[in-house]
This record gives sequence, structure tokens and C-alpha cells, in this order.
Amino acid sequence: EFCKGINGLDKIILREVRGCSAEVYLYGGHVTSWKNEHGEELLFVSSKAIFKPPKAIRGGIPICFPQFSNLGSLEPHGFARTRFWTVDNDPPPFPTNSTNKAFIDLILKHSEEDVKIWPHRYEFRLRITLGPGGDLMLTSRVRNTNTDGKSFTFTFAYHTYFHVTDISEVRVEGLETLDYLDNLKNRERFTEQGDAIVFESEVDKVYLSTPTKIAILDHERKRTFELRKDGLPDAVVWNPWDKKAKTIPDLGDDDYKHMLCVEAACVENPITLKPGEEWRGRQELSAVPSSYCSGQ
Ligand code: TA6
Repeated sequence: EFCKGINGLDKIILREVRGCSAEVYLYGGHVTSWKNEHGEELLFVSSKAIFKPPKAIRGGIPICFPQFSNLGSLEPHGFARTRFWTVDNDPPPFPTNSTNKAFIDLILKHSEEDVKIWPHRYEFRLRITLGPGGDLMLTSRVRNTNTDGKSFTFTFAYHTYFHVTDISEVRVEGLETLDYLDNLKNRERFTEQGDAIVFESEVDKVYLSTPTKIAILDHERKRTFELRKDGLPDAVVWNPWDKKAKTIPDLGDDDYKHMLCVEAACVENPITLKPGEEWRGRQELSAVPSSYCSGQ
């Protein structure tokens, strides 16, 4: 279903039989809503989010490409999140079966303007799927279409903002004992201790070579998010906490209590594609009542 969103921007609504839904803006190729069958919002979007170029939308799932954070010379998190994507009406076949699923295919290609800041030609195909049961799947395929024989290199993240009831009551499982780069300490490398991750101050870490499954437990709401990923070895965990939140104009002072970013990413070892080569990276999200989870 195509319609107009905030400020007249084009958006697409995906619906599933039981009533789950997702919303995608062509601006940024950006998922801004994911609701369960009870109509409860599972992603966080700030009430102060600005839906207007050139600002990226604060919340949902920004696509960080071709640069994660400020790791290179491009604008932070790259330009894909602030470009207008188009609907890809004729995508090449995806390996995943999409029968009985609501999905939309988007595409972003180099523009002559962007070639000036990132001198490469590419096709970035993004399939967003809402599965039966309400799982939200994002599959990215990036192809190097350079005609000058040059390879290119990029970093990537699905910068997912989960909606949580109270950050102090949230635990993340699946990252314990792993090495991480701490963005608050000059990206120095540390090793996480044995316990599930809990939050009591600002966190901005890139966990390296993580398991493919990460769980985010929202105790207050008795809900567990499961994040599964493929082709994306790392996982970013970010919460700005109170002081940093106050410095972010499009984030409310108390918003940090209700959001947690856990992001399937490829940061430590950038991806290199030769002309004609394609990379795929996938993130799947599900939200289930905690009592259904093993060990709960
Ligand atoms: O993913 C974590 C991070 O890179 C943080 O360092 C933090 O600044 C955040 O993303 C938000 O970035 P943005 O450019 O959207 O303000």
C-alpha cells in the first residue's frame, strides 16, 4: 500500500494477515514502524524526528552505507539514509522464498552528485519483508557496477532502534565474553565479561564477530526481541543516556529511556567488491512474549 507520510514523503505500508504491519519511507529506504498484531509499536522513533532532507530520520532502521559512523571521509553513517530510494519493480530473484509474505523491493544507485563524494557506481537493492507471524526481514544486496575496473570498500549497519519500556530493565544476551571496540574510549578494544549486558550509563560499542542470534529482553513489557543476522559479523549497541541525549536536537531529553540500538553491522573488516561482485547482508527481527522463550 502506497501513501503519503509526514511532510508528504512517500511511504509504503506492509500488512500481514493477523494485523502486524511495517512502514517504509522511500526517503532513506527507512523502516519507521513495525507493529505486532495488537498494534503495539516495536521500533522507537523520536517524537522530535525530522522527516525532511537532508536530515536522517531519528529512529526506526536507518541504513548506514557506504560508511558506518565517522570511520571515513563521508558524512556520519554515509549517505544512503538521506537519499530518495525508488521502488524496484523488476528485482533479480532473491534466494529467499517470499510467497505469502508482504514485501517491497527498493533500489538506490549512484547519482552523478554522489559520485563526486564517493567515486563509485553501485546498485543497492533492499528487500523489506513482513513474514507471517510478523517477523521483519531486511535483505541488502550491493553490487559494484564500476566500469573503470575499480573495486570499492564499504562498512554497513542496520541502525535499528528498538522500543523498550525502561532501558534500566533491559538485558541483551548473546554478546557476553566477546571483544568489542568502545567508541567512548577512542575505539580501543576490550573484552566483555561473562554476564548479559545491562544499561546504567552511555554505551557505544561495536561487538566483533558475534553469534548470529542476539536477544533483547524487555522485562517490563515481558517481551523479547530476537535479532538474527547473516553476512554481518559485528553488532553495534548504542544508548546515548541522559547527557548525550541532551546534545542531540532531534531526540527528546527522556527518549533514551525508551530506546536501544542493536545493529547488525560490518565495521571491523570492511567489505570489498570487485566490479560485477555482489554482497548480501540480512537482518531478521522477531518479537515474542518472554514466557515463550527458552530459559525464561
Ligand atoms: O551506532 C552508534 C552511533 O554511531 C553512535 O556513535 C551515535 O552517535 C549514533 O550512532 C547516532 O548517530 P547519528 O549520526 O544518527 O546521530
